[in-house]
Amino acid sequence: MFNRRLFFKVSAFSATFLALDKNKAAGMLPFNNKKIVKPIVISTWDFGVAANKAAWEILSTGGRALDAVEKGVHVPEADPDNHSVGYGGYPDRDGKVTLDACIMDESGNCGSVAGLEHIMHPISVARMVMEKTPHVFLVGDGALQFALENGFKKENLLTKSSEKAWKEWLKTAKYSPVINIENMPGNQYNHDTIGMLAIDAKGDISGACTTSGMAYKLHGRVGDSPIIGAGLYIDNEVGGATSTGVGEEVIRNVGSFLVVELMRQGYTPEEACKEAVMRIIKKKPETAKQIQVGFLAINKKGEYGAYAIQKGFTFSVCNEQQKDLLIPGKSHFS
Ligand code: SD4
Repeated sequence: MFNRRLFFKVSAFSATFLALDKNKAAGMLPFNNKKIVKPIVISTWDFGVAANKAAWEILSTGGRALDAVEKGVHVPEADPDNHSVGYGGYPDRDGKVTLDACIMDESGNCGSVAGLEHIMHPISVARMVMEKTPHVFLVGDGALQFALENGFKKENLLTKSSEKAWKEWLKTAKYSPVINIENMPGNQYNHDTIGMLAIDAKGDISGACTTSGMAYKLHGRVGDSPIIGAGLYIDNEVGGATSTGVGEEVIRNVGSFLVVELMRQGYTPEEACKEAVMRIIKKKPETAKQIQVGFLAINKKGEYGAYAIQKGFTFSVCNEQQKDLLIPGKSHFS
């Protein structure tokens, strides 16, 4: 039997829903792919400034965003004074430097490596996984074997200073990630994961993320950084996102994918990063007080933004106007 009250209730609900959906739909319209955007590269933390400059050499001469992000993150990967990325990275609790990295291009191609030892540039191995194999992700010994078979050199990545720090740590062997250790006074070179996002002159977006992960982690532990959707995600119609901080919380929330999907719905990059941070906080409010997670995002128009749980997260921006912009990210806790 026709129920008039129910009909009105349902109609009112549908009208509201449609209105919401319309707003959403407006945001979901793909950005204008034909518009040529000026090249731009952004990356996590202060050390992103130097990495961005290397990426800019490619972007400013009409190069591809994918080449730019690979070249850009080579800078911290090769820096022995950077204790959280590549060469000179702090080891795991067994004294092994194990690297995680991933890369993603404008066509949704992607490649990852995790737990990779002895190779200075894991990002380039990740790119080779993407371009030379039918796979996305290689780990541990298999990743090393693949790298060596493809011409990468086997090197000792444990520097004297990282070994010394590890031996000091062994005295107490207490595992507790320190909030914003990347930017602590006196630790200016103790930076963290680099996540880099670039748009080239054609308007195509690519991203890269590379790290030695949490210092003194369990051997075999993999964080968010090499996981597509967690540490990095690119959708060329919408934008890209990357993350830094305690990877376990990012993985739980598939953070970077979430940020990109929120931008697809019309959120600005900063709003999307904030919402992803709030999900982490909502799920584990007590844990969230003790840890840092930061997201960085860019949309197809070249607008960018970031948000972190804790104060202290910074990000670097490089474009035609300014090559070395360093911006403090907003945060939930001040
Ligand atoms: C990880 N997200 O392995 C990386 C490392 C990091 O602050 O960014 N630590 O979880």
